[in-house]
Amino acid sequence: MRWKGKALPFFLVLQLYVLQVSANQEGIPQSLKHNKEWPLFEYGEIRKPTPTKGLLYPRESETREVRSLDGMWRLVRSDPKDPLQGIREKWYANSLRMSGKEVIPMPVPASYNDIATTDSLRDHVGTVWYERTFYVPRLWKDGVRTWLRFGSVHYSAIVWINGRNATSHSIGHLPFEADISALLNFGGENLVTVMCDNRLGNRTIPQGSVYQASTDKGTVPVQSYTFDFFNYAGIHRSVHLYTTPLIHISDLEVRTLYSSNGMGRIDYRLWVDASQAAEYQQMLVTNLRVVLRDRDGTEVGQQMNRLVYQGSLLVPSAKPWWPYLMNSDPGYLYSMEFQLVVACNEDDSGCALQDAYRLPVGIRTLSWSNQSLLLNGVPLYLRGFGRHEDSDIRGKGLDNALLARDFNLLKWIGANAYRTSHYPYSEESMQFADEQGIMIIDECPAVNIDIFEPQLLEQHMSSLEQLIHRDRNHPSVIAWSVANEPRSAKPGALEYFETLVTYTRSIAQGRPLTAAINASPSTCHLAQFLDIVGFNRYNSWYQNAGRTDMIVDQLTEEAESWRDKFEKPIIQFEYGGDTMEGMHSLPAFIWSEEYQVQLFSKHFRAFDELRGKRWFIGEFVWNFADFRTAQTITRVGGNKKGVFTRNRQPKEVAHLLRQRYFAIARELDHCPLPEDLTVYISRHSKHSRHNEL
Ligand code: GCB
Repeated sequence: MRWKGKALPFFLVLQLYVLQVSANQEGIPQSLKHNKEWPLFEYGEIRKPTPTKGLLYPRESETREVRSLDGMWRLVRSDPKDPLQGIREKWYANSLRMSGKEVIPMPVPASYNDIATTDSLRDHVGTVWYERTFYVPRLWKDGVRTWLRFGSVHYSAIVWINGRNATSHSIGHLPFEADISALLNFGGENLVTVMCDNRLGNRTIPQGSVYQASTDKGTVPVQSYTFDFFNYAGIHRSVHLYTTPLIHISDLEVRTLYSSNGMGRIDYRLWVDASQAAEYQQMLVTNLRVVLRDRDGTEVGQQMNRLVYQGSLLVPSAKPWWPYLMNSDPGYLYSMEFQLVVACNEDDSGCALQDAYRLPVGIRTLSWSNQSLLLNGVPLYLRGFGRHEDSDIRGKGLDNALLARDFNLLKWIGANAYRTSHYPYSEESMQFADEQGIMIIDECPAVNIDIFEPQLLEQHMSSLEQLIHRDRNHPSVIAWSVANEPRSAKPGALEYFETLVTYTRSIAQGRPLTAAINASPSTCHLAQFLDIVGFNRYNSWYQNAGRTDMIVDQLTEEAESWRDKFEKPIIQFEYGGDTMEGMHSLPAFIWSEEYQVQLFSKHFRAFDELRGKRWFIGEFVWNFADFRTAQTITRVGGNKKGVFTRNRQPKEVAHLLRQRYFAIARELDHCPLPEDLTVYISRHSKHSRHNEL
């Protein structure tokens, strides 16, 4: 949800009040509190989200400058019992040093939780404040607009520039921005202040609740949530300052098709913002020149449009975008240059370049049926992971070193896809996935949602709208996931999801809809509305722990019943078992590396039976790497279901999984095998565990 300038203070206070009330009372109106049943709502009057505008990823060009505001900021923690103190006392009006609170250096991007040495900051509930100063050149005063853009702040944020409100946003993991030209000191120092609130209530996505706990030092607010990852908070992604000309490209949309005769087609649409330009400038004829360049920079297509901001470009002998291991040249991207050209005279003479923006574009066709998901006409078999943005010290903070390492591991292991469980991942990671040919199931932050009601639905729709708007131009995105493990067997889920999915389909930008479900085929109210049914099941872990002889039949039967009931393509989105690195046991015992190997191997057998049926289109391990969770007695330092440790080193099972993923790639797409996939054992023995190899 976005608010504009002046109305903010009132809405801000209201928002904080609502959050506090919902946190304290779990959002349940008093009159209903003692009812056993949560009422069933009708969603006919539901307010659809206002479509997001702008937010193009900041890219430099001959008409745009981009500056990073990443680095060391200062942070102040509010008293958890008084999260609004900073608003009342206007901490944003001066440096936070004047707040009387301890000021600590805080890196951006990073979660703030694991940076200091105290549990009070790690487990903080409520608001924290960030600030830093920056300079803006005098040259930016006239003829350009200056924008401040946050890649994400979790969960909600309010931003001030030089003590004046600039913008606000809620729902973590999604970008937001504001034109701050009117608030800046050009040619001088500026102060940016951000209040970040990590509280989750019954109407936030995801949900949580804040309750008052009695401690030895009195009552304190404590955040609880049912989802299984640590509620890291802070300025998680990069902060950019960037400029645009007064008449500029504010938004872009592309859709592509690739046909078997080698013809590529790019349909594009562009939005122009001239609202801050003088009237006479607005009346100038604005032309659009589109230039397509291949990876070597050679021009392969061009078009000139007069006053029309949409069109189609045909690309004969196009190089299509292919996923990793499906082709020897995966992740092929063109660069599409959009140039706004203002003709200074009526006869179009004296043209001047007004704005230029370059978008990487992958040309591919995505389609699906009730049996398969196809890319460029070829049915996909997805093999990959559920993941988390998580690492020690940084928490959920963007880290390019980690990003590069993770993609190297994905490629080393032969994966071709992952799900952004359980929230949108960084824009930088989406760009990387495009370049490397890794397919993405793009999930919104609705994890474990429960207590279905209209205001939650509005937030949920907004999270999907913002996600789809952000990621629609990425060739790597092959589906939208509308939720992970919602309580979809509850009666209230039916109308809720019907409304949610109908809305999402109307904005889905040529992608199928899916979800990761843990209800059963007979009880789930969500699966019927989806295009692809995904289920999470922990055979021989949460059920029948220790019994790896109870996987193959149960799993194949379950997949078949999802198929029989819904007649859609089926994916297993999660399976696995916690494994302590370095713990060994012969025979295998739960939590040992041997047990993880055995559990996976039994799943592989079931998957191979299912693969023969064609409608089974993917297997996703839970999880790529170990990750931090809240403190509970079932987690040793976090969730240990990773194939890699939290430090991104392989557990024993990684080698087994690597053999399987490459074996499938070879079988389906004849990819060459890496030389180090097998090791020499003896002249007479097979070098691998897989017959295919
Ligand atoms: C699930 C959840 C995931 C958990 C996982 C587990 O079903 O989707 O968030 O981490 O189980 O390990 O319990």
